[in-house]
Amino acid sequence: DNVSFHNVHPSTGDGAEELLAGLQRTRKHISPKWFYDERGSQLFEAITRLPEYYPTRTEMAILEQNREEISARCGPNCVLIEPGSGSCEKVRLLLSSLRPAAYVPLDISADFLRQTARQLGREYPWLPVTAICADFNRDWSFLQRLPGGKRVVFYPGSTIGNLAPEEARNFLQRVRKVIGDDGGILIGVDLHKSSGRLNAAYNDASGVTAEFNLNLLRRLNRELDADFDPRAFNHRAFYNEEDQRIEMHLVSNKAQRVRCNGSYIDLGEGESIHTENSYKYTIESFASLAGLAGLALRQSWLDPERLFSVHYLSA
Ligand code: AVJ
Repeated sequence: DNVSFHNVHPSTGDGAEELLAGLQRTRKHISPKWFYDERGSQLFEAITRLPEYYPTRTEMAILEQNREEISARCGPNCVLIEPGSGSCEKVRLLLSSLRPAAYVPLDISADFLRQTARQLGREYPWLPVTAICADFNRDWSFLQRLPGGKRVVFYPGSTIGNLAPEEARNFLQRVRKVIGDDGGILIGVDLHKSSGRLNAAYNDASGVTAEFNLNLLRRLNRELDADFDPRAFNHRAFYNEEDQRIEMHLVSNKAQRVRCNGSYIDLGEGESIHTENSYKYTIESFASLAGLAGLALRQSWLDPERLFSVHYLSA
């Protein structure tokens, strides 16, 4: 078999303290990584197919149309590492032209990862797949045990947008260490654009994004013995022009007390739990952020409408 699976993901219990602390702050927040239980991952897949949600299809078109150039940048026989690999849908666009020596998908959702890695291994029998269930915002030490060769981190989907600029710089610094002097990173970054277009992408008419946001509460009910009533919260998403980020919130529609992990959380009517930031960049703002992490922009690919960007960076 060409597929192996490794679990270095801490159990949910480990993150419970941190989550509760976030809910007990004056400005309540939950890390967006909590979105991705099995149902959350499925809902995210549904988001990527929404007419309003342009990032996924735009990025896939960019990857598909430029796969020869992109593959030339990454070089053959690289070890391709994808943090947050999800459905592994995007990497499929590159594998035949890129011909990596190995593919290393990392994801926080163990069952989903197991399924997708196995499926990918069947479709590409020549490709060694080393799937690792991990919270890549924590510990990267397991990457030391990977096969040798030029390392390329594949980080599509504007996942970096979840990180505040300071955290994004730290992330890129860690990538810089993992790839060494000869490696690279192929990264998808959503671009700053009209608020109308952005607001629509996070407030879809069919309510899938709202469901994705509210699913977080269902997960806490199940995994942290909480008693959130999803009907007592409303989805709210808007573009914060000043900080160049989409913000997602769950807004309490009444004063309420909720049990969670053995503690109580009090919410006032209209009080919000901040569940996600999705930062948008210009080519220039992204290049300067990457520069702070010792990475230089080597080549960028954009769609004709300049909605989304894919970049190759190296030391
Ligand atoms: C997976 C973080 C890139 O920010 O667009 C989509 C997540 N949230 N709709 C994004 C998301 C609501 C997505 N990222």
